[in-house]
Amino acid sequence: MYGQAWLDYSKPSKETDRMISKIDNRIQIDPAFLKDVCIHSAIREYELFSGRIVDKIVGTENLDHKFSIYLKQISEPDLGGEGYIINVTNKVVIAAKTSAGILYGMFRFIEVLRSQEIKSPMSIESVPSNDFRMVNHWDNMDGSIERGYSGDSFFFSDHQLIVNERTHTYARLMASIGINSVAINNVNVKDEANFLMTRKHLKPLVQLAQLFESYNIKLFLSINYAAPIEFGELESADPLDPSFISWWDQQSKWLFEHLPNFGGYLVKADSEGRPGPFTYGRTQADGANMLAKAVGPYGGLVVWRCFVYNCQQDWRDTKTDRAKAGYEAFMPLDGKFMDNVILQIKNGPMDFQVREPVSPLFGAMKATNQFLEVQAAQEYTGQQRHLCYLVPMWKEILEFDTCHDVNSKVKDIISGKTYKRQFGGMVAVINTGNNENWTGHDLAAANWYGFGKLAWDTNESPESIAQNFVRLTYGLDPLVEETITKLLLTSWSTYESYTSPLGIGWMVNPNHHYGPNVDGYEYDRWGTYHRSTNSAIGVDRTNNGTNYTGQYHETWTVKYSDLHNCPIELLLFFHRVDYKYVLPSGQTLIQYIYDTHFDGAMQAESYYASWLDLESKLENTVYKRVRDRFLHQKEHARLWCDVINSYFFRKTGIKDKWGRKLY
Ligand code: GCV
Repeated sequence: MYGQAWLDYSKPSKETDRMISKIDNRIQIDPAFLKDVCIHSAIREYELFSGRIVDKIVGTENLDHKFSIYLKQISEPDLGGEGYIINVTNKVVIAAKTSAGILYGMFRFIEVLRSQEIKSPMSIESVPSNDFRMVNHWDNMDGSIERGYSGDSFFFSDHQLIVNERTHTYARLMASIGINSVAINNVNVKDEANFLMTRKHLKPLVQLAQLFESYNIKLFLSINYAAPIEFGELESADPLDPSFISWWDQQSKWLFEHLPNFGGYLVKADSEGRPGPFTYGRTQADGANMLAKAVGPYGGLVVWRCFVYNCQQDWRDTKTDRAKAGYEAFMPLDGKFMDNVILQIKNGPMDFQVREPVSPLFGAMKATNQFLEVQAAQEYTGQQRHLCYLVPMWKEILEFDTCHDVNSKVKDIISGKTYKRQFGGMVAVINTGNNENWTGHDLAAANWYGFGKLAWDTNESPESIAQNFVRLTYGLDPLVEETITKLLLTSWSTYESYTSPLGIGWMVNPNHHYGPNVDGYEYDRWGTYHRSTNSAIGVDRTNNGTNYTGQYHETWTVKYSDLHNCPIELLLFFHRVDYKYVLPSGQTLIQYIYDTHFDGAMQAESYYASWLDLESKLENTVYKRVRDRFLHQKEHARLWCDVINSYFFRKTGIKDKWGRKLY
């Protein structure tokens, strides 16, 4: 079994029901759309929502019946290919240039109806901020999911690709939030996944691509850069080697000829053991461009990840700074990538910690297409057992002004606006699996929903996204809306406060990354050190230290380098600080650590209590499932608090000012 998440139409409110009954049972379709698959998905969606089979009437003459729906083609240039206008008067006109726009408009119309926000007259115009709104699945073909916290994969089982009813619901859910590109397999392409792009899996792949097409979703595949070596067909993966080039040319030709609606490749190269051009003394641009040339003739894209760093660092080496690696590898290549290459850059320079500065590549690269990659899968943010609504974090990143130009906030860089780039957008490592509720923690679906909504409209607020999510998923009861919205909106800062302090990150158990372990990564090879002694903690990343701060625009270099001016939440990311250092709040650093951890744990405790108030208002299974997660969070937050605080108490011998128990 699986649920419908925010598309559960089974219990409409009385008011929504009344509205539906007022709407004419005929939908008028502009003949221009008739051959488009998305138009049928739009109508089908309305049928699912209204519970009625509608009559389809083709024509451009307006029906003048009671409250009818008209799907109309218009050619307003400002709407682009995917934007829409909804006009409600004595009829509903959903207008767009393409059937994809109509599909998005229909989902929005249904959303407005379900939220009881419909008025007459009313006009809504919406154009996506980003052309690409993509998710990456880290699903393996054996059915497991790397960093998956919601059960196994629904795409793969037993080394086979599956397309079934659940995949259909998945496509609807994705389209309803505007996602238009999906990479279905893990970027760590190993074993059977090497063969996913071959004849062996073509049949279900075609089926999936067609299903996706009817929801305006392009299918992407993660590929192994050195696939021909894996297949035993070549011995070299040198991007300048003619045999290697021709192998990828042939492979790409075959794929594009056989797979409709194929978007292109997603590539993790020279990263965490994955092969890449570095082995042959070539650059990342050499590798990416080789593939770009192969897919170029078919309009294909290469999404090339920038998560490139040395994962074999000696912890005794204090000169090397992992945070600098991405910029060092890619910045010198700005302008050298082909136009159909898009660099996919993680939001921060490390790896999806609860708090990191924004990657210095954004804004600095002026002649390269860029995607912002965030992680909805909560690898380091509570693994969908703790509540951590990440939309406020993503919003903060989008609003970060890189200062490299006028209008050079991250949102404008990645949309392509600032530097007039052809391709750009946002990508989330997605948090879904085959659990009944899709995301393990029911409320983690807010990150899935929220990612799509924010990628569509980077100006929408995390508050309004949260409210809409709650209304659509849990109905319109004011207490439910108020309680869950508040839980969502405070959850990121709560999680941050009882886990790792002030941007330091990584105080987790190695490998699985769950639960506190302050020194878990301290003497390991991953380049993620806090270097805590009994007097100080943190890494000096100013020009007295690793000089990571030098990778930013001067405005930020100056700010981050100044201990007294550095944003407090990033203090320990940029500086090595004495525990007795007095923060602007008047607290010493050590007292700040104690206070935030105690407060955070209390906050988590209060989440459990707030949830209990909703017992009578929610469906019982959901209520209990979430209640159990909050119970775990409350206990686990206490563990985090005690482990972190005791660690620093033992290290420093400094007591808590308020006399709370330290171990
Ligand atoms: C898919 C982190 C994760 C890995 C992941 C990697 C990546 O290191 O722990 O599981 O691999 O990021 O983004 O490629």
